[in-house]
Amino acid sequence: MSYENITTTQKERVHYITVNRPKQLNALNKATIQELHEALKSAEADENTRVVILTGSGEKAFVAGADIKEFADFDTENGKQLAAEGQKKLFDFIENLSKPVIAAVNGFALGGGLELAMASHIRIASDNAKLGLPEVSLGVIPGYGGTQRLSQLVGRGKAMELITTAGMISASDAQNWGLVNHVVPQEELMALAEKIALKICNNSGNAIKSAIKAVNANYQASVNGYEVEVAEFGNCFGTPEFIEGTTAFIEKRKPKFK
Ligand code: CO8
Repeated sequence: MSYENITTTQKERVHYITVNRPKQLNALNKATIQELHEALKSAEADENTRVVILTGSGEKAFVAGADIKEFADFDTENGKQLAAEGQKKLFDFIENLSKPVIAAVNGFALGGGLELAMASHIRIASDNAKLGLPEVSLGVIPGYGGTQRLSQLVGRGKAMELITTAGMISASDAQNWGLVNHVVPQEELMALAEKIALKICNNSGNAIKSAIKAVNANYQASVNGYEVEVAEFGNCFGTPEFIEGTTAFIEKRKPKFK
């Protein structure tokens, strides 16, 4: 499929998605959200894909937020619809994808950009990255899950400070806060993302899918995460990947998962 606002490539079992609107610092307009949705849906369906790496084009920005010019004249109903649709098509969609998504944060991750990184399963950043939720400086609040996911990742106190000050933090502060897992020089960012992706590829895709579901269950109010864990644990037994994984251990060899 051809896209206007993103690029995609496949290298072995890793699928790369790059937001490609460098003139707008990769800001997310509706069309980009739709294309990201399509690309992620294809990656989910593609048997060859085991992990997705998501990044932004250029050296300045991962994603500098939702496209402010697109929503500047929206009213309440338009605003609600934009947020609800975006959450469903992209942010919740990523969080619930059965394959891990690694956000390689290569510069500004602001507003919807930080929300995109936070919806991803793993976040790493280049040392020039700046992260923040500046929405209150525009007269709105984070609308793509930021008020919820930032609190989950860094705790309520730090989330309140970052959101109410509309400030930006450095990559190293983000690492200290637990918002990103690793920080490296920009030229090493993709190599690190690939290293993590390849480690993931060595493991059972079926078990990873169950693990994502169980971890996410902790953050769903109406769901008992321990019950989901028990159910998903049980579902792994007897699967071809379970048989391969346990047999390989007993035979003292590395497992070969399809
Ligand atoms: N939307 C649209 N265009 C943008 C955005 C954006 N978020 N960010 C940057 N751009 C554009 C600029 O307008 C500029 O375009 P032009 O050259 O045509 O004027 C170009 O990108 C380059 O930007 P700057 O000249 O501003 O570059 P600087 O290096 O001076 O500054 C910054 C870089 C600090 C990143 C600055 O661009 C900035 O502050 N950007 C906005 C950041 C922001 O506020 N993000 C949050 C947006 S709101 C949001 O994400 C809400 C999410 C929830 C929405 C829910 C649905 C409503």
